[in-house]
Amino acid sequence: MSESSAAVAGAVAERFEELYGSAPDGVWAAPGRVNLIGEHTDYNDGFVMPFALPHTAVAAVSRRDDGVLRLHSADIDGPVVELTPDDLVPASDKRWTAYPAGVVWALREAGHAVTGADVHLASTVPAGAGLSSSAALEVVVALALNDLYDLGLRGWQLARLSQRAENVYVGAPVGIMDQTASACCEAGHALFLDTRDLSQRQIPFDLAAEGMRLLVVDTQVKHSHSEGEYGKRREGCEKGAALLGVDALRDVPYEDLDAALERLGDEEEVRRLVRHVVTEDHRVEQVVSLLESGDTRAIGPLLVEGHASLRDDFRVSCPELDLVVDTAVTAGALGARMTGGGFGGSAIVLTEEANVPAVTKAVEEAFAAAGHKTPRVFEAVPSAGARRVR
Ligand code: GAF
Repeated sequence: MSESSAAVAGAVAERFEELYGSAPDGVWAAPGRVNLIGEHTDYNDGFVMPFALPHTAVAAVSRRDDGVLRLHSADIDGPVVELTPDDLVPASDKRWTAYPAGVVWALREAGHAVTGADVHLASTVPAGAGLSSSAALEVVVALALNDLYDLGLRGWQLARLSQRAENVYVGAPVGIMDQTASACCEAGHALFLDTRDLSQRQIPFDLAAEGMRLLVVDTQVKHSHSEGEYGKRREGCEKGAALLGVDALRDVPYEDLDAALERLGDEEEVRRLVRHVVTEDHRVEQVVSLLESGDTRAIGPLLVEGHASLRDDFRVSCPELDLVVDTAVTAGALGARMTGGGFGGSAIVLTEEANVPAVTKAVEEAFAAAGHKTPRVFEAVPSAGARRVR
């Protein structure tokens, strides 16, 4: 654990003690993520390739055996919220507390006798920036309860339960990528994940060693998955799979894409969604083989292609994300694309280390010229997944 995360863990533990009157049983951390490639493929049983950010949600937690769940967040104004695990009802809570409470609900629904807890949370994952702040909150609580109740669940199982919390309790129809990234990523690696069976491969991804950097550009355009557009894309993909007679779009081979598109006839909207998902799965496989053969710079054009597909076919980009990508590439970046669900949020930029200042300046100037809010630019180093920190 770095000195600064030790300091964060200490501060969160101290605040817990002030709030609840005794030291926590432990402190856990779970990261946000960026996705290198493989967007809107996870609810199509496809491939994704996220890596964990150094930014984490941190939870100080104590077990309670008296049927009381108390929740507090350093990031939200307000008092401790007291709930009763026996009375948790899906879709009844529209506050931040739905994420941690949803995890308690999902664990209990799966048959785990979680009777209560005191929880204090603090997160450095920017909220609404497409960097999985919600998944980090869910996973950190799931991991803490897994340890405190000795449930013996593995990372992928915690991810599944966290996804269930978000789908059913919170009511956002997200896939499995973000929770798995938060639970299972490893420092210095990107996670090649098959979302059908959750099989995983850790792919070494150390850009600094090769003289490159990956920047995150948070456009500051806020987004939310519980709003309709994400769900509409998901339904469109399911319609495509049904029309093509497959379980999921992952089952349409890239080689058969043209024939599949032809079979969809005049279903133009569905054709676009299918084309994105099938080509995106193919791009993930190409990126994996380039990284595994040490040809990291060659992934740049695939990132740009992926962005064009999300912009033109899947239509989940926005002017600010497009501006980041176009400006960064014009300024000499190796590649760039939006990351996460879209409709705002963040883009990633792959660039030579020497080019970081020029690319950053170009993006900031382009935003100023367009009258957009100043973007937040920071370097993303592949970091550790969820863990106990104290
Ligand atoms: C969001 C969702 F939460 C993920 O499951 C995934 O679908 C992503 O959008 C798009 O790739 O982050």
